[in-house]
Amino acid sequence: MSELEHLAQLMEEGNAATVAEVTQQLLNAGMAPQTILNDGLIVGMGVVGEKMRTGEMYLPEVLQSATAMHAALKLLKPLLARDGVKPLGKIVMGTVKGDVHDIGKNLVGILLQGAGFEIVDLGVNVSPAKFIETIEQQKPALLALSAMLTTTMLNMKTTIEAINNAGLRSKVKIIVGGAPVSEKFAGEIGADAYARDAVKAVGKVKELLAVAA
Ligand code: B1M
Repeated sequence: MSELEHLAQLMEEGNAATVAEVTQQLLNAGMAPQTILNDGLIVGMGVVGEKMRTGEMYLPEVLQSATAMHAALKLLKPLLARDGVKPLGKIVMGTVKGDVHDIGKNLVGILLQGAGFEIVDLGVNVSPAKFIETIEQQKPALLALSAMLTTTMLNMKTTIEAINNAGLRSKVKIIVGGAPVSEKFAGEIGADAYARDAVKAVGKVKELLAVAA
């Protein structure tokens, strides 16, 4: 079994301390953070998702895997994100109302920060009113909405409608993403862009804000 297969298996077992320890060992051995993320941690989380779907894993175990992912991301974050550079633009982000999934959103935030954007992360279960209040206060160039449930993706629509009704839609670009979201859905709800993953999100945001790639 390769080191990355081992890390993916540890993600399934959900022992945060061990996942963090092995992540650190791989970093010390010179492995690229993107490789550890994509070929170890995310692969492991994919298996967890499949086992959750088939009923082989239950919520408390999935939560342990999520905690392990957070522990590893904490180690990777400083390597994926750069601090101290002049920001390219301000981005407000959050997981929409009713949804507590934050790992994907956090990754999008880390990579956007790494690309030079300033991130205001509102966390999870964010109501349309909270997004509106923050847009008014922070005046971001872009709003990034995440949803992981087929039920909560509908709250992206509600959020965009509320922003429209508040007269703020023309002031902010909007990108949406998350496992159940599609390009078609993004168009239907009036978002400016959709991205399938965090790397693509950075490209799309740069396009929307006309920042050189
Ligand atoms: Co949940 N969950 N979960 N869960 N969970 C899913 C999403 C599910 C697909 C699992 C399954 O059944 N196979 C399923 C959704 C089914 C559906 O709606 N179609 C599901 C369910 C049903 C639920 C509950 C309803 C279970 C229950 O209570 N019975 C419940 C809902 C809670 C709620 O939100 N109200 C629930 C709860 C949980 C936990 C709390 C236990 C935990 C979340 C912990 C946390 O996030 N802090 C959890 C987890 C961990 C998962 C899975 C296993 C993993 C999600 C994850 O972190 N993936 C997930 C199964 C799966 O996705 N395979 C599942 C890793 C992450 C890197 O990927 O989040 O997809 P992802 O992010 C990607 C892209 O989607 C994209 O880029 C990211 C990285 O490249 N992306 C964006 C995300 N946001 C973006 C925004 C963008 C652009 C791209 O622009 C703004």
